[in-house]
Amino acid sequence: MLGAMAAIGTAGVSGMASAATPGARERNVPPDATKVQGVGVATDDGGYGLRSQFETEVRTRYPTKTTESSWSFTPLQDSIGMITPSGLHYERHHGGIATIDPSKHMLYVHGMVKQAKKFSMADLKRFPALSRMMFLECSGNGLTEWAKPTLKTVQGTHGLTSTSEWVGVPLSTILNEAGLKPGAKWLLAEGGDAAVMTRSIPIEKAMKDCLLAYGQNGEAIRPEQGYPLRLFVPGYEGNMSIKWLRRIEVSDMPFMTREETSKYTDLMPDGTALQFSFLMEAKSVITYPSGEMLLQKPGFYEISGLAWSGRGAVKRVEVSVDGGKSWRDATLHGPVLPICHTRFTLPWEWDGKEAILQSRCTDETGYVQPTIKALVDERGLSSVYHLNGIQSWKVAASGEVSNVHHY
Ligand SMILES: Nc1nc2c(c(=O)[nH]1)N[C@H]1C(S)=C(S)[C@@H](COP(=O)(O)O)O[C@H]1N2
Ligand SMILES: [Mo]
Repeated sequence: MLGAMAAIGTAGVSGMASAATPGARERNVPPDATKVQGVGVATDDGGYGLRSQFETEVRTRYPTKTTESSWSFTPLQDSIGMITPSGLHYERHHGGIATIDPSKHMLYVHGMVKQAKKFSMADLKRFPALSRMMFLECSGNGLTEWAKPTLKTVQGTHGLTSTSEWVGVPLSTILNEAGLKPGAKWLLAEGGDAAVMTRSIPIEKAMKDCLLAYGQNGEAIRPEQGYPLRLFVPGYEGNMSIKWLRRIEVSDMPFMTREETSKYTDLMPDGTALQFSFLMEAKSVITYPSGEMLLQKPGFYEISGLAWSGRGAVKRVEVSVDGGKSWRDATLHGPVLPICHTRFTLPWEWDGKEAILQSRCTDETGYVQPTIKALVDERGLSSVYHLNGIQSWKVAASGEVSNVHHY
């Protein structure tokens, strides 16, 4: 083996190609290592690393009226595996990104508690910590897609969800420290940003699995994600996971803040509105191939995508390449974790004819992801949040992939 390599090395790469018969075997020999071009010697190791200069995907910002209120979408079309790099985690800010010195930051816990308390970041880090990989999703994810296909890429249609490893103290630990008074049913979580974001959280959920998170993917939470402290409410609409968390007030009633009255409620066809629609229901999307991509030629492709559910683990993902006429079970790539993005794949032989690609998620509770039409039939077109319908990508005979509605 070594001898053969050395022989090829002395013959030289260009010499080889012309002298030998140009069979597949010769064409696939690696180039002479000593003659490979473009291998620079980087000596700037150490410090805080960056990804390769050849990797260029970034979050994109959706146009908004003010600079303080913004949406920035995760480039899901380029995602690999289940984790979102922290630098590509989607962002939703109502009052810009707060700058908070962790050495001065305090979390106040008061209201219907036996003893009002305040905790510094150092205090919080002394409590036993918990780590969980979980997705977060803005209930506005897909907002533009109710009536007709609007945004062209999966980054636009589904990019307001990301998965990180979150580390922090269970909220129940801190509530037990302060001691809940009898009759305590809700709490208010308040952010330290210019928007002073506030949401009411039911006490049962707070005691069940909410996290006071300070860690994300092996380091401190990024400023965009709420540095130094955020509330994480697993499986519920992203809005409730208050960033830059500074205050928790316990009460016997919900607080009826702006974010649960004027915003984040779902107007129904009969003029009433659903309030406290917390749960992010099962959803999935094919990330490859997806909108704006081009399949160069017919042949083998591995369809790949992400599925998730706020109710628990993904149980099954089915994929259709004929617009929902027939479905095949995709392979789920483990670990399949509750309330976490799950990667799925399915091998596909494209015959070069027009095809409609769809994916459908079933979670461990048996809930099946509906069609967009079923959601519109039930909720009308006035509700903007919680669109978890089946996404369709059309592959044209030319190989061009585009966003379509298809039932
Ligand atoms: N303090 C504060 N918390 C907040 C927000 C905010 O603007 N301010 N936005 C909320 C919304 S609408 C969502 S979807 C998530 C987004 O979290 P991310 O920016 O870390 O993705 O944070 C929520 N928590
Ligand atoms: Mo959101």
